[in-house]
Amino acid sequence: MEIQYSVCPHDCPDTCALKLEIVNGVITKIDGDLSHPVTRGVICEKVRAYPERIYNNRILYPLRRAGKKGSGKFNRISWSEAVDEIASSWKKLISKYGPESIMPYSYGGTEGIVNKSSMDRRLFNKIGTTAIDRTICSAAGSLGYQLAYGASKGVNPLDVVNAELIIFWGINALETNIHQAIISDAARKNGAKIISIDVHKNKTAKWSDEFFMILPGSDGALALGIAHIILRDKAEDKLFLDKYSLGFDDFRKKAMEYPPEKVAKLTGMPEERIENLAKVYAEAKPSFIRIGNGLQHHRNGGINTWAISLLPALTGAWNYKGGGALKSNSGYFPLNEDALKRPDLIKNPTRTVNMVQLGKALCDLEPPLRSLYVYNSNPAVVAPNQNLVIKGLAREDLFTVVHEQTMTDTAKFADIILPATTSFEHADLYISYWHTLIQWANPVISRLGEAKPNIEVFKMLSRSLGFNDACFLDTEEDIARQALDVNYWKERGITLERLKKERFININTGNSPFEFGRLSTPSGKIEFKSKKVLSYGFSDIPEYNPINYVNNNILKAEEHGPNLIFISPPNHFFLNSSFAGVSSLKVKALEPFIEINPKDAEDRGIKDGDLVIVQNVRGSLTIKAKVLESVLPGVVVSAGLWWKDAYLNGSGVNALTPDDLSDIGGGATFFSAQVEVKKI
Ligand SMILES: Nc1nc2c(c(=O)[nH]1)N[C@H]1C(S)=C(S)[C@@H](COP(=O)(O)OP(=O)(O)OC[C@H]3O[C@@H](n4cnc5c(=O)[nH]c(N)nc54)[C@H](O)[C@@H]3O)O[C@H]1N2
Ligand SMILES: Nc1nc2c(c(=O)[nH]1)N[C@H]1C(S)=C(S)[C@@H](COP(=O)(O)OP(=O)(O)OC[C@H]3O[C@@H](n4cnc5c(=O)[nH]c(N)nc54)[C@H](O)[C@@H]3O)O[C@H]1N2
Ligand code: SF4
Ligand SMILES: [Mo]
Repeated sequence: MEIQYSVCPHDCPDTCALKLEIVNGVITKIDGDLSHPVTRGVICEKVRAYPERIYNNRILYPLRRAGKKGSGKFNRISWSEAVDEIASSWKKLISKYGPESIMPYSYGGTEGIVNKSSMDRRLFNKIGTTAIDRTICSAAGSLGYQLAYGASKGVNPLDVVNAELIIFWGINALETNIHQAIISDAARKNGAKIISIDVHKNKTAKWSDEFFMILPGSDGALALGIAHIILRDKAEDKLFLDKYSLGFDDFRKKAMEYPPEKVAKLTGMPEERIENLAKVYAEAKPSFIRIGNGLQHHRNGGINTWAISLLPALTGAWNYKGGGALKSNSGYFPLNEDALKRPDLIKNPTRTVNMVQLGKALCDLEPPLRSLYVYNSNPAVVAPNQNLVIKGLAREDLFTVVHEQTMTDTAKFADIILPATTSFEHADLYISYWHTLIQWANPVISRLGEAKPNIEVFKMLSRSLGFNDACFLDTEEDIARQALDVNYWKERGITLERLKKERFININTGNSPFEFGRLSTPSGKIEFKSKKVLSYGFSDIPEYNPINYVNNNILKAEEHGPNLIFISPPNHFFLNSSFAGVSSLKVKALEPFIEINPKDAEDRGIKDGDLVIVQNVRGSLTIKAKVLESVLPGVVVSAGLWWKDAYLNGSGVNALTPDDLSDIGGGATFFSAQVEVKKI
């Protein structure tokens, strides 16, 4: 048996370092790397099951469609046939309709820089395809946080062990950011209190010391209500605010409009609990808020995140090690994006499609899209408004290429499928958007079948299309070196050579998470007031904008009284839709279900275990109901992005979700869905 090391490639904050047992070239066991200061030997259940994902149900050869779109019937072809067919079809489309008739679609299949965003961007820039705005995950919240602080930089999560109060706000960390939970448990042993604020009593809520159940999308009101109490009680840190912030006086006036009795009505939280939460928050030193993705997947998610992000500035929590907030720490990894993506290769400005609106783009865009190239993503399952996405993917006149590891719902709609390597079969450079370690991983096993990494396929396609710019010859290592060609890394002495030897290096981020006098906001200060927001049509001070449910969100409101808000977060056993094809994990995850409050169930004659139809104008879902106090009346939750065939009517949760964009940032609004639930 041989021991090798790698990095988890998945779109997960923890970016774990992995220790692998390999027997005769086959990975037999995957564990956490004990020597990595964040992973410390612990990984999730999903990745422990990885050997099953590597060796079962892999796509091993290029395939050409042999049946109706979506039927899943394919014949094996050679790589040269596949590449020739793609290149010749694209050449024809380009000469007849122009390069914008082609569009790439990708997201977080791998977080490795090389295979996520380098050679692909170069190729599509060079062709001049329709561009895609990658907003599906965190665009609204990231912009909300950046309005305050200028960049995605926050507390170093390892420092949270010093915190006295830890608030998990709209994040199910026990399942989605397990090492933040582990660090918080260590803080709890030192006396820290853990609070969770969520729309349903998930695992994190149960593990917390105190849980606040909030109405979906009302977090901005709660943040302003907390600010109101802190300011009313003169518990703010005046020195910190005077020195480091802008627009505070205007914010104070705004916060005065949110007294506890009003906020109680808006959030569904009792007044005295809001008072108590504000008091505990103002007193704790250091206090830490982990801002999750859940609360920002709403129509008002960006500005709500801005309001929450300002709370630690109000109390001066940033003065203490481990105090402050963390939404994303990707700002600690500045890469040479121009060298990676080569925007200079774009000859003429192109149109851009927001990835959240893939269905609309495939069905309605003029002039139409005629070819789609999907990699690192499974849009048939993860994109909102699923039925429209499927309608688009089913177009017989759309030439679709899917580069995948496994036969996903999206791959079934391809004209050509290309087999992709897993991260254990290729090299890559990994940054994290949560901890502060940069890592390099070499391939540790041979490639399965004829699978190839993304970078290699894009190089083959560029050759076939006749592009001879030198950048299309770069190797993984060339690209990693180019990525690190920034003073930031040079000053820290962090090079690819060192990474290859040491595997991971902790970036020195200094004592304070960032320098408050010199933030990258327009004023250089923490901004309670931001002109940037005006361009989106909102006030330049954070205010609470209730979710405006678009009319067509609702189906037959009169039939069952008030409609229910439908929340569909990811689950414990899958990583978005990845792993939803792994048998042992599917068995553990049991089956999809919705949680419904006893009151709503009774109103509809629904008993625990009944089959129900959840529906709105976009689609419907046939699913089992669990009647539980874990959700407020008016809210239903179904966790997990299962593949379509796991649902009784073959439609997943995204058949119900809207493809409208968030208030700011053009983000997804998955959780601002309204539905009606009926017993079958
Ligand atoms: N096991 C596992 N881990 C994952 C993933 C996975 O699929 N599975 N996905 C990864 C990815 S890509 C991401 S982006 C992260 C996402 O992980 P998180 O940041 O935890 O975000 P979500 O799970 O989408 O939502 C978190 C919680 O927000 C709640 N919520 C919904 N609406 C609201 C609201 O209006 N207010 C409040 N306060 N809460 C609300 C949801 O009920 C949910 O419990 O996890 C990553 N880690
Ligand atoms: N209803 C609802 N929908 C959601 C969410 C939600 O909470 N609720 N969460 C949203 C969020 S936060 C996100 S980030 C998105 C995630 O959406 P996606 O980024 O599409 O995530 P996955 O479902 O993990 O699909 C990634 C695919 O990439 C493939 N892949 C992995 N590595 C490679 C590689 O090296 N090369 C190639 N070619 N393919 C590879 C995997 O096999 C997998 O099928 O989903 C969003 N959708
Ligand atoms: S999915 Fe997340 S928790 Fe699991 S091994 Fe990967 S990085 Fe770690
Ligand atoms: Mo995400």
